[in-house]
Amino acid sequence: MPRPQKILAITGGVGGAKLALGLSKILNSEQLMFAVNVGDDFTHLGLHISPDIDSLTYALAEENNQELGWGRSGETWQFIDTLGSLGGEDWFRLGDKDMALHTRRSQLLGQGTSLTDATAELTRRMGIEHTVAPVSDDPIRTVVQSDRGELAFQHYFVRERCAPAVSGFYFDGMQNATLNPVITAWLADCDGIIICPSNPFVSVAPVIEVPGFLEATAHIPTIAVSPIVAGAAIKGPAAKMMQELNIPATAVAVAEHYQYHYPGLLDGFVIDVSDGESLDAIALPSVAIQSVMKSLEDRIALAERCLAFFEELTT
Ligand code: FO1
Repeated sequence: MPRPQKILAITGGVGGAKLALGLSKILNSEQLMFAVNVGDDFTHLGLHISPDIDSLTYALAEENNQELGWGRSGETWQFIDTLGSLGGEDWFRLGDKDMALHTRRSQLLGQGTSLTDATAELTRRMGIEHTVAPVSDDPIRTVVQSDRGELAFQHYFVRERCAPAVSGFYFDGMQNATLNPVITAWLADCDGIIICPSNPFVSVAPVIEVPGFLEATAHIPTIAVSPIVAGAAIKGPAAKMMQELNIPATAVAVAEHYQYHYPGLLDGFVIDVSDGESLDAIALPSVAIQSVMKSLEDRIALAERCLAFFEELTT
């Protein structure tokens, strides 16, 4: 199979955004677009927060906060600390610079601008050339089913620090959501899809389960990068979730999850070198490469290797 010329990269939060940055250094805005999860979005303090769009935006602008692992670099916390001192909700740590982004996005949405157009405006202002496309402009909200009942995603993730044991997930609004027309148009001549190393349950699922997505991408070669390396998630609760769902927390199980729930979706699977002995256990063309991204060079190298992997696929 030839190296693809036009890629759609599916990303969730911080882990996926690392590979996204690497891809953005190799492919220009006519060769690469991002389809981003909006299941983590919520309205908080009257503002529309889009955590995964924010994580990708800050990563692409190279303004992501490396110490925290989320949010914007060079952040200050006057607003949220003052709010807390006044008895307001401060469990969701909104930095001062970050607040400006949410305020501006919320203002644009309030004026009738779509999330797609608001994101285009904000990313352009931050010097990002690539299109960051919410998978849908319609509300899709991830609900976590847990031993503490049903929780909105940020309540599970941030407020409860992923402590509840999960038993399942659903995506409120999914059935009525329309795939972003910007993505539909891109897919018309897109010849490669990369699922970045994001959580398969709460980052990738709410993208690929948008009605029409799997049908529109069925003919497009698709590879996924495992977010599980050596039995642990690089970032976030994916491994913990797998254990609670009685799935082994392994890269092999991630591949099997995709194959079982979305038959025909994947044409290839990327695991880390440290899981190399598992290659034979994966019933897909697979490759074991250095996928833990610490530096910018690591991000670019993984992006290059993913693109080269398409050339090794025969289907
Ligand atoms: N993650 C945290 O762990 N704690 C926070 O207080 C927090 C605040 C926050 C504010 C804005 C934003 O866009 C993201 C924020 N995140 C925070 C990260 C985010 O909620 C998660 O990383 C994603 O939802 C998971 O993909």
